[in-house]
Amino acid sequence: MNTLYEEIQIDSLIAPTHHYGGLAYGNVASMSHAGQVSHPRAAALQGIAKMRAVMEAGIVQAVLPPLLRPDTCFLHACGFSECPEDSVQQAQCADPYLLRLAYSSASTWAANCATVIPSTDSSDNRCHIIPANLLATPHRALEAHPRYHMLKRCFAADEFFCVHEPLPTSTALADEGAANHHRFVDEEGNGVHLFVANRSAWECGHTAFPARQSSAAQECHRRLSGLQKYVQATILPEAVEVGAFHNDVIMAATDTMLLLHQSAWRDQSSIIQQLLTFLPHLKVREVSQSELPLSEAISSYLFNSQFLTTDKGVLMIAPQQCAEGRAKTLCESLQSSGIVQKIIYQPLDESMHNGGGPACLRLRVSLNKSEQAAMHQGIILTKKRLADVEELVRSEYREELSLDDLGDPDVAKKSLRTIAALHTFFGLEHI
Ligand code: SUG
Repeated sequence: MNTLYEEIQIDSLIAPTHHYGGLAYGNVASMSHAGQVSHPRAAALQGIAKMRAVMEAGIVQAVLPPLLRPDTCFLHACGFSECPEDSVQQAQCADPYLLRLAYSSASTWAANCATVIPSTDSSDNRCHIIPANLLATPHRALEAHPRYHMLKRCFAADEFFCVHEPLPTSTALADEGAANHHRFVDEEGNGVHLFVANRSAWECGHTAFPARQSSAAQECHRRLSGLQKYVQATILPEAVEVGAFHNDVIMAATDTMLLLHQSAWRDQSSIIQQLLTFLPHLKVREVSQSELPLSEAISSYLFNSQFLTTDKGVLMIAPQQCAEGRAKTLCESLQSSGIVQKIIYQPLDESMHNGGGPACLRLRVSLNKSEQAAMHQGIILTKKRLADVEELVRSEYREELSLDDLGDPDVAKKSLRTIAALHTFFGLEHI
């Protein structure tokens, strides 16, 4: 058994520009909270509290700073002034939708930032990181290149890491990163990868809501990393229709356990059989429609809980929304059947109102000790560093942010200054 690999959690700090722009069509929470006043300070503090819970469970936690927002290069390329303060005012008058895109803080959902193939599973024994192009939504497509540069800085040592450019800008290759990818581990410690798409390269799905992940993009991930052991699945269109815009809102897993809704995938039983062929000891728990209807799976976000393997067993960090009704009964059944050892119900309302639960907020990266030592140490959290970040959030983040505020030059200036200070804090200046 290869015990030398450890899965670290990389969250992205929730940004001072966190707002409810209603930008993600097909993401029910984002659509229903559009236009409401957000609370950036509370949002970031909720994310920090989750990171602290992960660290207290003895897990290595790292954090990426937010991307620079508002995206003034984007606004300038749209024909607005080069001066950030002027450009936000101009965009507010001319096209407030473009302004909301420029202010998007969606990069906070780190599960979407990349697909990671650990060195033990790749053909050249390097850890492959493929940043997602996020082409399916106009606000998230703006994240791909700055995130690529940030990941390249964090994983710069070529002998250990290969950070690819995001896949080419073609909707045939629309890619949403690790939200649609999971790595199981077999008895020998080798990875068996599950990729879940909801469209092919040429067919955009037949759903009212957009199908965001192309299977062709996932074939590219496999070619780029030389990955051999994998299973490919497809989300059922019915699930997309009720708001399953990513696989990680209808399925969760650990190295050796799979929890999924009964109506998650096409040919679900045959996909499970394929997984069991590679992983005879995989524990599979299918959740029936009567236990938790799909619509409640989406509103509670139970499947977006963060499952962490600790020395004491599996820790489930569930959204607070799971602490009542059928979701709570299901959580308790996971605990009484021994699948989960401990449950923490974590309040993450601000992120949840944009469709981001505990698992959306983190990217999992399996690294051996040498790789961990070779990555950029400035993003790895200690208690002290997390307390310092918390202090900065308390002093610099606004309590409230409305869509009207986005056109205020002072808001733009302050957001850019605070995010630049965070980049400096984490040793990632000038990205
Ligand atoms: O891409 N929300 C994100 C939520 C991402 C969830 N991630 C995972 N499931 N892994 C999205 O839909 C909302 C932004 C807004 O409406 O302003 C948003 O982008």
